[in-house]
Amino acid sequence: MRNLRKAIELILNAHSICIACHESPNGDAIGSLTALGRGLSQLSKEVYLLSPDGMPAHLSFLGEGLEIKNIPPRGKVDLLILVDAESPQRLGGTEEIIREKTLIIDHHPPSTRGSRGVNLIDKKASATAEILYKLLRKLGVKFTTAIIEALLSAILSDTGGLRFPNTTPKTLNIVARLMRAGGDLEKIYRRLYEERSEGYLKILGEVLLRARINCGGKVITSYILDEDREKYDVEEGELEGIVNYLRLLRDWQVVFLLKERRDGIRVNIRSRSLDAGKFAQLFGGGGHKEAAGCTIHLSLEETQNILMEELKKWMVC
Ligand SMILES: [Mn+2]
Repeated sequence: MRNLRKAIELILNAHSICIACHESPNGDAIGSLTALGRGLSQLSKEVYLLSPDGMPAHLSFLGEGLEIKNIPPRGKVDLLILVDAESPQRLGGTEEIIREKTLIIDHHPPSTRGSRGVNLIDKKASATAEILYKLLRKLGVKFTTAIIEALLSAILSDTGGLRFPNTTPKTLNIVARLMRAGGDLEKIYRRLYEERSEGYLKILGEVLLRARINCGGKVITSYILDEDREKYDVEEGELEGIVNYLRLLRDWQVVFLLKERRDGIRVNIRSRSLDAGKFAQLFGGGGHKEAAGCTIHLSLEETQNILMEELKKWMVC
């Protein structure tokens, strides 16, 4: 992997390190944040963990015994490490971190070039945690149960439980090694997918009932209203990943889940054919070929229309 040695050098030469993940964190973001945080603490680094949107309830088990802040550190740090985020712009307004150097560890194609510092990016990695597995080993970190569970959670969330096309033999190899080191895969799967709140179950029901099926089953669109979260007492963070339940039909090509928020409509995109990341970039977002997202500052109805209009330029409907 390019820059691995440079990344290690940066870490070893730094004393105070702020590790940050992106806003609306998913399992890979929180798993990577906590695994790296725990690992670097072993190396006697002064570690500050930042998750701009806090810890989603269903992932809070990963933060046990750690202090995770949602505001940037006050003073200057030697090094800022971004995990699962390709640019500081994804830090949701907390990007003003005074630092000497920056290290970006990610598996998203970089949307902005020329950021100061080192980029440790592997687009073939299913999750940022795959990159961290290698990095932590090179750093000589001891793989404690907490670190193993964090890495497994991260990989399972980004691969939909090792089902999505980003799951490679390398992914399974890392998972196998983590299991051999004591990781309980079934337990992690249960934590992530089978210990959700009642409200989550109900919102999932709403999402499925509201699904609009277009283009003869190729395009599926649904939405979550701002008021749903209050009605069912579910926090925003828990709804990450619900989009994947819409990929149920045999012929689906593209799935959109629209989430109404105060500042606009957050769109989760999943695709089997077109490049979802490039599609999302048109609306100021980004992501991978198969999974991406963007925020559109229009009404729910207008957002639905604009997405369908654009989509018709990309595929035959
Ligand atoms: Mn990821």
